[in-house]
Amino acid sequence: MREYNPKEIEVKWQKIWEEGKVFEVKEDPSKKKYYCLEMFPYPSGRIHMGHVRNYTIGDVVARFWRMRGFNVLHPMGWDAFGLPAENAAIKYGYHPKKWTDENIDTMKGQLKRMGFSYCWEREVNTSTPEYYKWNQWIFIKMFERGLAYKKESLVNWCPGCKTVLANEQVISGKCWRCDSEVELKELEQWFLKITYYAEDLLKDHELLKDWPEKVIIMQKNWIGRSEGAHIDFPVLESGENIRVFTTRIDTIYGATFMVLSPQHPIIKSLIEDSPEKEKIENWLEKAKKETYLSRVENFEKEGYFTGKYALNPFTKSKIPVWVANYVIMEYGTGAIMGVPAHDARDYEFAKKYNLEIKEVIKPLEEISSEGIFEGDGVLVNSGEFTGLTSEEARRRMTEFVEKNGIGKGVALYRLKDWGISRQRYWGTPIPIFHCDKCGLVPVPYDELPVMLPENVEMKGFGGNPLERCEEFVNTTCPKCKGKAKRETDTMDTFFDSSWYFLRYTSPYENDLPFSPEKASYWMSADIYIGGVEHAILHLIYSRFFTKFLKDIGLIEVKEPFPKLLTQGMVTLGGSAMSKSKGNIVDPNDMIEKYGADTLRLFILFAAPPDKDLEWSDKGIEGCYRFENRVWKLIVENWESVKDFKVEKLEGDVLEIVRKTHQLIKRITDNIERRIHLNTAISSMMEFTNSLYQKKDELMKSSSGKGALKEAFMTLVKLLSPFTPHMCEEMWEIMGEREILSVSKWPEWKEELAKEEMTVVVVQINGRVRGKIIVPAGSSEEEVTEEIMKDPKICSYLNHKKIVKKVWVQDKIMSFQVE
Ligand code: ANZ
Ligand code: ZN
Repeated sequence: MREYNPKEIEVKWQKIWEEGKVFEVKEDPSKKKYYCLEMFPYPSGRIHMGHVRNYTIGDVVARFWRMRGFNVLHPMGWDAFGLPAENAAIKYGYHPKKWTDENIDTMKGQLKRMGFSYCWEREVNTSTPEYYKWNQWIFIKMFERGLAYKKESLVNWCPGCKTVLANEQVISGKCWRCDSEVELKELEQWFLKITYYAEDLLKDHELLKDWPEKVIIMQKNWIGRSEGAHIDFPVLESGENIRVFTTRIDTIYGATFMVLSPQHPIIKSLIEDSPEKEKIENWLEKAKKETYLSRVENFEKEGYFTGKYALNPFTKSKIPVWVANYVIMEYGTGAIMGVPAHDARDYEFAKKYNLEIKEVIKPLEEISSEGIFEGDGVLVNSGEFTGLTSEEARRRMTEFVEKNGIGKGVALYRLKDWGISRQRYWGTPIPIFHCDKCGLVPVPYDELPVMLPENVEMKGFGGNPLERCEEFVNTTCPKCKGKAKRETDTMDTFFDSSWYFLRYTSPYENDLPFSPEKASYWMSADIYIGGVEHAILHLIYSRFFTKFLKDIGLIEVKEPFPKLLTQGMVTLGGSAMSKSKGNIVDPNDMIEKYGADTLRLFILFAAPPDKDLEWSDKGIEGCYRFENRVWKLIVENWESVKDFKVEKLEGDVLEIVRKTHQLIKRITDNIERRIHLNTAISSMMEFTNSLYQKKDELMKSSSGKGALKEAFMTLVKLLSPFTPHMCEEMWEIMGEREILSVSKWPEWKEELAKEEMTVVVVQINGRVRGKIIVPAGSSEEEVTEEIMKDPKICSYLNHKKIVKKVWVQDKIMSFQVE
């Protein structure tokens, strides 16, 4: 018998697939489509286990739907602009393009060695002019609609990386990448007006039925809708009003002071004749910077009395107006009413400066908590509103201010416009001219792309590399033909990844970013698989772009990815594999040792896709042994069974035929509906065991041999999305001529797949605590899942630690708990 030799087999089939263009696709309206999308990688140089996991899960899904007869789009590409290439250039004098292209070469080779079924003809590389031209095109479309604009703003500046950092890239005041202390800088920056879509981004979460709940929650918090009210407080002896934003108008009778942000424009006039004017002004200079940081860090509250009073429009009493560092200008109106009895921040401030504290909300039930009460309750000391619940009071008080023209109910979002300016070389040039006469002028469409110049000196200090490239900067204005300068900022690379999935639908399109007809055929993606670290930025930005592109008529769908699967991490020793921790297993070494099929199988078997996966040498060994068992069983016995058919359905024959049909049904369901790939594999392992057990008996009759033949052919097909090379080889040994990867997925007969039910006895610490009925042949995991749904049995397991579990197939599940 031929041994299982993955090295030889894998190279052979990869070549056949590639030469036969087996995974390339065309739009075909007569066929149903399936768009299987995975987050494309940054070309860092090597594939790591996280990639292997992400892409193996995707590959099983793609292969499955292909065999189900769907027209499957399964593309891959490169998120190829970005900082590391530029840092390599600075450090080693290597051109970013060269560095990037070489990395792509290496990684593409690695992906091919994994046997992933990509349509490589549609490969997309965001650092090519063919791609970034369309970034520029989309930018100009946004600019024309006022959705891309420039404004002066304070930015997080990393002196180490010499670049602007997003708030999320600042980790306790330090740069996420190089650990330098982050500084604040005033810079003119380009922004995309994502806030224009805030409402839609929130509302359309309801279309994302197949997203993990936690991702929706993270996005909701990020967008941060707050319902509340604007209220005007008149400043005494001035005729001016200060408008506040509050979510708790019900506490207004307890508003004993007001607080302005240090940047608030009214301060200047308020302190005009204050004896402390100079002192306050000095402090304001310092505080302006601090308030920015206060969002990240908890710090000492500090403030000054402006010397002026305002009128609380409900109590009609005179309340002092303060300025303090805990109110930020970028949120709401930059001014608040201070309610120290019911807001912890105001309380801390009031204590420090001896301001009046007045209780106006009582909890509904007596609660014995320390400190102030911040929740909803019943109003006290609140004039005609006394006795109302907070909720009712908010409604009535909002009505009151609206009727009297002193305020209005409003909703606010925490979401900010997206700053896309980067002072870096390796990114898409922003297609704008600065002309002294005409101002900001977009580059005419027929002059796109604005090419990134090749010869630019990269020094790693002194700001923006493109600024130093005079041929690039100095040019003429397309409007007035006078002298103009080009914008030298490049785009945040999140811009590139916000629409790459659309470019895959027509990567050679020349007139538009993508062909609307082709996008209409493929979109939306049927599944999107990737890391949960992209739950917020990338996924919100892609949703934003999709909405924009729909508004300008290029696509029809509102949401790009209605189904999202976020895979868990790959860990070793309990923590995520990482270079700095030195706990890495290199996929290459594993392919060398066991072959790609074994690596794929292990990574799918070791944990459900959405859970973390602990690497185990024993585990991958076990997968390799399983493959050898399947190989041996089939290759050794094929000749003796291949000419037989099932004639009589009884005894062991019936049992194996039933198991075969049940297996098809179960695996189909596991992949199609739930993506439970690990349980799919364990079912195939159990099935293989049954075949070994019954083999000698079945070999005695021709029906038995027929049953084995059917079982072998089915197993090879069902296993093929997981270990495609080995299965193709067995398929060929079985004398089949067609390529297995594009053959038809097996079907089950319902009457044969009917499950026999069995009663499993559940013991806890040796005593019978219940019985559950499950389909015969259920796995330990499935039975455990059922047990956990039984409230009576669970009552014995709650708050206990399971120290041991014994499973007797189809009969007993026994727990030992402490
Ligand atoms: C009075 C009040 C009483 C408040 C109370 C809270 C509790 P969210 O929910 O996050 O939207 N606030 C408003 N603008 C602010 C700013 N620019 N800087 C700092 N704080 C600001 O928060 C809204 C609440 O945060 C508002 O409601 C306001 O304080 C404060 F018992 O008004 B509240
Ligand atoms: Zn001009």
